[in-house]
Amino acid sequence: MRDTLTVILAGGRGSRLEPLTRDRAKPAVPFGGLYRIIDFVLSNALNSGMRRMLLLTQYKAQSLDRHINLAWRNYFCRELGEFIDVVPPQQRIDNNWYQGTADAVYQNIYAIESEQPKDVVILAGDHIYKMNYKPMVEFHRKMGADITIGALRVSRDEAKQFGVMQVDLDNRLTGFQEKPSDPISTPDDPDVCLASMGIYVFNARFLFEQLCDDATRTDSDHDFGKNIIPAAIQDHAVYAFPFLDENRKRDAYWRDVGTIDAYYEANMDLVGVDPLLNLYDQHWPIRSFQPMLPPPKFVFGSEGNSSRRGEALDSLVCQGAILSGGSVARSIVGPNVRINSYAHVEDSILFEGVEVGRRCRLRRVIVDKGVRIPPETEIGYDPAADAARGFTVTDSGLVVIARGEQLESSQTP
Ligand code: ADQ
Ligand code: ADP
Repeated sequence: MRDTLTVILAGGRGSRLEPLTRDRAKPAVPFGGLYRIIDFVLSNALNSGMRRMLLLTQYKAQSLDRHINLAWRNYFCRELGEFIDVVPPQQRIDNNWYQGTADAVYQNIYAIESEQPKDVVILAGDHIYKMNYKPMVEFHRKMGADITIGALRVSRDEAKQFGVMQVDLDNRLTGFQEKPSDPISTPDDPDVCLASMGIYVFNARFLFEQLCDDATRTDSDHDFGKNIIPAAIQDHAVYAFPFLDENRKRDAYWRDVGTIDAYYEANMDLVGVDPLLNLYDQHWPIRSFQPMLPPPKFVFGSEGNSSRRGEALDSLVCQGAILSGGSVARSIVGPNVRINSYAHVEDSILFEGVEVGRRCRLRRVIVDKGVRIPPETEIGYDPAADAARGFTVTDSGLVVIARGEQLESSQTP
C-alpha cells in the first residue's frame, strides 16, 4: 500500500441532510455519538495500511478541518513520508470553484503527481462501512486494470441513486449508467443491480491522462460517475470489485447516509444486542477524537418522596453524559448530554451538550449540538405540531432540531 496515494472527496454539500449540514460539511456530521461520518473512511484507510492521504474539502470545512487536526494528524509521521493533508479548493483553473468530483481531483493533480504513486485510491468521505481496501488494490493490480470500482448489489429501486454497472464473468465492465431512471439488473436476479460505491482505484498514469483530457472538454461535467467512467469503459480495462463480508459470501454492510432517514437508520444500526455495524471489533478499530471527559454517570433523580432511576437500555452513552433520573431507550447520547428527572427519550439521537429538561418526552428526534430542551416539552408525538413549531420533520415522521434553535417553554403543547 506504500505505492498508493489516497484521495478522499470530502466536499459534498449534503443538502439532503439539512439542517445537520447547515454549519458543517457532510463528512463532519456527528455519527454514533462519538464519531464524525468521515471517521469511518479514515479508519478504513488507516487500518488498510494507507499512509498518504489528501482530503479534498469545499463546503463549510472549518469543523471538518478542526476534527482532522484533533483526531487524525497524530497517526501520520511526516519523517516517514506519511501525511494527511486537508486541501481546500485551489481555484487555480479559471478561478472556478470545483465542478464535479473529477475536477476536484484534477485541481490537485500536481500534489498527486509529485508523490509518484503507482495507484491512486479515490474514496468518498460520507459513507458508513468497514472495508479493507488492500484486496481491492491487489485485485486491481492482478487484473492489470486501469480503473477498479467498488461494487455492491442493491435493489433495483435503490439503484436509481447510484452508478449502475454491467460486468462480464471476469467482473470487467461492459456497461455503466450514472443514476439511471430505469436501471439494468444483474442477469441472475431481475430485482438486483450492481451499484458503484463511488470508490475507485486508478492506475496513476491513466488517471492523469484521463483528467487532463477531460479538463479540455467543454461538454463534460468533470465528474467520475457522469463522464470519466462511462468514457473509459469503451477501450480501457475497467473492473468491478465486489465488496463482500469477511467470509466473502454476502454483500457487506455499507450505507450512503445521504438523507436524514438513511442517516438515522445507520445510527440505529449501532444500538441493540446484535448491531449490524460492530464498533467493538478490535481488529478494525474506528478511531475518532476522544474528548477528555469524565465517564458517563447514571444517578437517581428525586421529586418529593419519589425517586426515579437514571438509566439507558439498547443505547450508546458517551463520556461526560449524566442521566439523572431520566430514562433512555434505543438512542444515542452524545458527549456532555444531560437528561433530567422523569424525562424519557426513545429512538433518538442527541448530539454533544444537549440538555433534556425534567419530564420531557422525546421520540424519534435528532437534536443537534448544544440545544436545550425546556422542561415538560414533548417532541416526536405529533408531527404536524412539530412542523408548526419550525422543526424539520421528515416524511417518515423523524424530527430534527437544528443547532442554535431556542426552544421556549411556551412552545410545549
Ligand atoms: P454521488 O454520491 O451522487 O454519486 P457526488 O455527489 O459527486 O456523487 O459525490 C461523490 C463524493 O465526492 C461525495 O463524498 C462528496 O462529498 C464528494 N464531493 C462531491 N463534489 C466534490 C468536490 N467538488 N470536491 C470534493 N469532494 C466532492 C457517486 C458516484 C456514483 C456512486 C455513488 C455512491 O458518482 O456512481 O454510485 O457515488 O455513493
Ligand atoms: P461542529 O458542530 O461540527 O463541531 P463547530 O462547532 O466547529 O461544528 O462549528 C462549525 C462552524 O460553524 C464554525 O465555524 C462555527 O463558528 C459555525 N457555527 C456554528 N454554529 C453556528 C451558528 N448557529 N450560526 C453561524 N455559525 C455557526
